[in-house]
Amino acid sequence: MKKKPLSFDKDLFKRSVLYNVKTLYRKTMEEATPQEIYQAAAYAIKDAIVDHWMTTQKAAAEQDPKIVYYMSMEFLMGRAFGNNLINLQAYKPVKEALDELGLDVNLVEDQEPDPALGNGGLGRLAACFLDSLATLGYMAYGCGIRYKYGMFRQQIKDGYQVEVPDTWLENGNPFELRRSELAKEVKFGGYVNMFTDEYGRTIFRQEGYQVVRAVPYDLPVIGYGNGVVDTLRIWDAEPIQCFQLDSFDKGDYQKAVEQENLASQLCEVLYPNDNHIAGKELRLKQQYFFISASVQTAVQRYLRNHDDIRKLYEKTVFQLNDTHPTVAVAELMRILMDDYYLSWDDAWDVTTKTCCYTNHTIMSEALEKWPVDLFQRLLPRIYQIVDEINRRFVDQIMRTYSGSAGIDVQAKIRSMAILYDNQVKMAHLAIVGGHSVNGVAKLHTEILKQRELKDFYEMMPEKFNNKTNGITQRRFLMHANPLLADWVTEKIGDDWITDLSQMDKLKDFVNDKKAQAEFMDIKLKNKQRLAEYILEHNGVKVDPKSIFDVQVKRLHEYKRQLLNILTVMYKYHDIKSHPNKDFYPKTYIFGAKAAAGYLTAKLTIKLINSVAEVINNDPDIKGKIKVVFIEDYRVSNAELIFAAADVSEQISTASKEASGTGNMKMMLNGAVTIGTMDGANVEIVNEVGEENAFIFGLSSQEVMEYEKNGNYNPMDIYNSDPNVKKALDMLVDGTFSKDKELFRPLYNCLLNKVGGNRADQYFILKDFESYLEAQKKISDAYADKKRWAKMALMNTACCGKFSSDRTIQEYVDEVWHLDKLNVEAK
Ligand code: B1N
Repeated sequence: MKKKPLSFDKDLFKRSVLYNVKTLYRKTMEEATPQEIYQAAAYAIKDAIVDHWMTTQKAAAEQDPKIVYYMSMEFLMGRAFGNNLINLQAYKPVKEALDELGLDVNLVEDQEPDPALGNGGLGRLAACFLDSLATLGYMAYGCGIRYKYGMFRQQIKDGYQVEVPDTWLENGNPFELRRSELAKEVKFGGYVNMFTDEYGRTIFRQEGYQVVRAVPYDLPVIGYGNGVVDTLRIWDAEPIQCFQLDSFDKGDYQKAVEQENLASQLCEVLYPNDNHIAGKELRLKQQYFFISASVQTAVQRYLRNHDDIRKLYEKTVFQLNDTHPTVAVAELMRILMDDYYLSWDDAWDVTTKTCCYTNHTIMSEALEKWPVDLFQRLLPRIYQIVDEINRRFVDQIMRTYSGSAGIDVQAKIRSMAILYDNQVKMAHLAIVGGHSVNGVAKLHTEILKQRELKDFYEMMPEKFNNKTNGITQRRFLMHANPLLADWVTEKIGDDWITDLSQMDKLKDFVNDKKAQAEFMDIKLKNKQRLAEYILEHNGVKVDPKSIFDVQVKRLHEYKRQLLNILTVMYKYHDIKSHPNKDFYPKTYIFGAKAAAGYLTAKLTIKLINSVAEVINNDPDIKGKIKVVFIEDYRVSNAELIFAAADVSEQISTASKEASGTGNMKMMLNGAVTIGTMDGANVEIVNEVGEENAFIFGLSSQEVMEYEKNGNYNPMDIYNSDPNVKKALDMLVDGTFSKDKELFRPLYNCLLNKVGGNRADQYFILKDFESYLEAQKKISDAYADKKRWAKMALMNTACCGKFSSDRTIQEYVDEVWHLDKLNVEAK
């Protein structure tokens, strides 16, 4: 039976907007600024949300479902306004209501800052997961940090990236609720005092510490059409009130000031590194801050209606989004033992049954390790607990392997201990302290099991499982591409909104000429929309009829934006030297932020912009190639870009990209992948068929062989392949920069060992020719309109597996075992 859509009172909404403009700003609609109108409309929508939010909380109180706490340093939510309307099934009535008030819904949406409390895929995945949890009707909390400044805004000046603070809270956030009544205290530093209390119990008490007040802000996460509203709870730090005078009197003025400083620094800014850990003290403070507050809250919530803390895990699960929240293992142990007097063994039983860990990368620079002295100084009690966890685990390794023939027990300890070489290894703590370890795509999980975490897998195979990532079709099709969303609904009904496997039914249309034409016409319209954006933001005119070839993602050497731009440079040369050669017009679209201190990445951005400048202004090219670098790539413009992509560039060095999720967003929108057999690309090709993707390059096996044997020599390729030589020489021959030395560092990285790295450590030269070949095949395929339409349509039709609804259902069935909430949708 078809579910009734949620009700939405359009007239009430209109009255509410007028009323809000008046009471918030003392203005009429005519006087209000666009930002004020956005705020007024957002508050009107929040009204509608709050009713559902209360109903959900009430249902949870009655039904007592198991709750998942998704703990993450990052939630890259993107704008809430439009997405909330979609999930409330109120987009169309609100659009009409705004129309009637003389307002354009898109312009109102554009007033919202794009909340960017995340770097890239890992943070966006957390956001997609919350959307799916609410839509599937599970009780969930996202637990994170309310950074005052999120991911920096990127400006391009003279081709260089310039970082500008992201002041997303400047005008307040109409959707959030400050919950000061739920504030918690979090303690740092000091020392641990051990004594025996009157009952003969050993008590560990942290003393001489600094304390900050953690204040939660709740954001609603709305399920699609089911009346469920989950919560993203992000914590802000505030100084403890009334402390100063008191401590001043005690001559502890210095400490009072330090405490205030700590509170004011803690949540200032998100570390802007993706797949890289800077190892800063403040980052560890951030981690413990939000974890301590979240774990305290989860335990208290459980005890509201249960009395046996030993069964916490029956109603509570913590999913640790990478190792960043891993102190949760030790913090839960601390609370269970120190506050609730559980024995070590009982506390350990509860903790391991409550915690689960997701690994998101095998990049060694992203493996989180903390110096013991820092860890101990900052978290003295937590360190004691980690030390004891480690002692017992090392014992277990010895018991397991001593006496086994041919096994080097010391080597096992070296590779698995939590404390080793004066470091705290967070991944090891997460694996030992939980009952589930998962990778984010099949290939990635296999690499973890066979290589990175091999010893752990051999010792505890039952913990390991795969959960291939997914994305929410509500944001990335319904909201991002309304034309295609409506078309799909017209063809197969709207069940795909909550069951993406329905897309399979589109296969009936892949050979249908009319459907093909409609599909490609929608793509063209989306390309026109993006072309307008590009004209407005870059001042470059691009041809919507050209192939839109898109690489948008964080800038990282392993993602190989450099490989892409080198082939563009090569083709530029090719066209210039063969002006009459047939070449299908192509627009290369890049978007990428580089971590602020990552010089090679920043220089690559400059290179892309320099190449764009030369090519776009060279009359000899006759517009056959255009290169565009989209400034400040973020969730809001990503939605425009995905909808307009013909070709999806997923060209990481095989084995390096754990999963990727942009690949799925573009597939959903009918882009064809050109990629390596890496991450989730492998599964994409498996779904869509090899004939509907363009695969090239070394396999992960081959890459790992070269890495092991150290027998890759890019100089041989440079010397023997004239195409490669030409492309590389153009880096240093002045074609793209008056200063011939400007791009020399990139050239050097490709040909020489630099700073301990192998020459061309990401195998760009090795994959160059097969990449060129794959591109040639793309141009040929695109020139055949029918063939391309079929391929593009097949990609949309085969994307069913890649919904985050599927991923979340797998977590629920295999790891979390949550109960569905029963909420009456009104
Ligand atoms: O997580 C995504 C994957 O789809 C990507 O392949 C993967 O690269 C990404 C430290 C990270 N892994 N590790 C990070 C982010 C911030 C940070 O401080 C590491 N991001 C990924 C979702 O699974």
